[in-house]
Amino acid sequence: MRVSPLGVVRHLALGAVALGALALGALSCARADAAVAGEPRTHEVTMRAVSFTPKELVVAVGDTVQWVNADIVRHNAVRPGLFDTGELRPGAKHAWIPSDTGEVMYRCTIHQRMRAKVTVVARQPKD
Ligand SMILES: [Cu+2]
Repeated sequence: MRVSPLGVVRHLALGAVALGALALGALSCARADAAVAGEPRTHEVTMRAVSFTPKELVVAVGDTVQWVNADIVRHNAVRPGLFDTGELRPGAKHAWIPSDTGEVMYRCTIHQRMRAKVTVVARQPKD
């Protein structure tokens, strides 16, 4: 069986993609294992122009994640089993305080393309 040069190139490209994914996986694991020191704080996620900003956020257990609808249409932020902001009218807010570490992908169920992630890391115990 002959392997065409194009096939080799495609194979190499797939290998590079797989390596990239591995590197990304290692990075995100390192972040999820990290710990944050200090007092709990509030992180704001803005809903505007049918997207979440920031799209990726790192918080510590016990911090507050607060979604604020700064758009002209209704949105929500939902991760089944963890939180559901309900439909937020323009100007409305909703807070969630994570109690476990992990990577939490969530979305707006009204707009399929509105997706974002919160990575919850441990809080360093006080000395
Ligand atoms: Cu939405």
